[in-house]
Amino acid sequence: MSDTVFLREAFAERFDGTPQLFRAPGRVNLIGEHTDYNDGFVMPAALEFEAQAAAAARDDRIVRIHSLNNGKSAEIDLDSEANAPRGDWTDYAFGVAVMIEKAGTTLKGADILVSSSVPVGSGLSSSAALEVVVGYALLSLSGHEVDTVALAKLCQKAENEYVGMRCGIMDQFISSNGVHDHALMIDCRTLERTPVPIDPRARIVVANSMVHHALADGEYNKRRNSCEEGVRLLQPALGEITALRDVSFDALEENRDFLPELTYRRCRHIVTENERVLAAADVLERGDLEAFGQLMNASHASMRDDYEISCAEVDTLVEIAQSQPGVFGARMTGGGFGGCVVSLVAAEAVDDFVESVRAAYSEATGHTSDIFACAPQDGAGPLVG
Ligand code: GAF
Repeated sequence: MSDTVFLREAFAERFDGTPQLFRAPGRVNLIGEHTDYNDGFVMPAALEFEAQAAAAARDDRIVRIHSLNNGKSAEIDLDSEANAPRGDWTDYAFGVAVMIEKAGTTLKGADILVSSSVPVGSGLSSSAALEVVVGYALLSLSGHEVDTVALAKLCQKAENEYVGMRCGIMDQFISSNGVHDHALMIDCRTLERTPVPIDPRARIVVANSMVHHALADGEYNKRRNSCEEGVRLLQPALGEITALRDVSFDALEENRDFLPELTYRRCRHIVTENERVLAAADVLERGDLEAFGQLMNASHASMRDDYEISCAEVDTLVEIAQSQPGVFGARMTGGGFGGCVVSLVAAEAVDDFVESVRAAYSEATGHTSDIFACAPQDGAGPLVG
């Protein structure tokens, strides 16, 4: 059964009316980790895994949602003063509705059925996909034209202020604005984006470590604090800087004595990672896949040693991936402390790569990795078919 038939039938079992269908993808980030909230550069691509919604407008201001993933339903009244976060999955959906209204756009009530194929806790942005698909559906059903940049910003705001996770803009932005067969080089300060074609000689391969360490959210916010501390301590020497984006590697080295050792290493990851993303865009444009792979490997070392957001299982998976024939480079992707590894692999070597990595990782850790080659997709929109 096709996704659209399935969604319509599932909607009809729970709600009245004829739904419209929407989709918003998860993402893999090729390079540029934790740089987004430092006003820096990232290079993600939207994945085939996506959140889908069947949704119909209501005559009142109630938003009801049902998830096919967990079988749970919930609702809010958009006119209520008491729409506080509940500390569960509904915050991603209702947080977006609340932020859209707070920004001055009036929504209609809606019945929404969601179903997502983005694996949760794997660093592939299942939460951003849910936020974006719900935001897209609510705006469309209320008769508003969807500005995908504004939508990404509102979804990020929902996650920052309603969910309480101080994420950057990358995940919501790529889910809203992905481009088929391309990665997007995003300047997270200006939100200028440049589609980067994926060289047909290479495939993006994502391998799930199948582990997710619980400290992820607390540690994420701690990393952000270290970056902000770095900016504060460097300001007297460097003047008008507002983010680590404004700090060159040379300036960081010259002023490292102003920073505690740990803060210095956190800042060094961000400063060097920004340089790597810029270099990566450059070498990819020239078709130099080897150089791109080296930058991915260096990015992983920096995340592991300076930013300390990797973990034993992910390091093992990266080492296995990096040692395979036909691989250009491999690194952890996403927020960290588990989740997925992204590799760039020669097209003709992908099948052997997948088999060997799965077998070696299973032998080393006992976990069976889900591994798949992906083709970048367009960002959110109506689900057709
Ligand atoms: C998570 C966040 F949500 C993103 O904003 C980004 O910081 C990423 O971690 C790390 O690059 O996915």
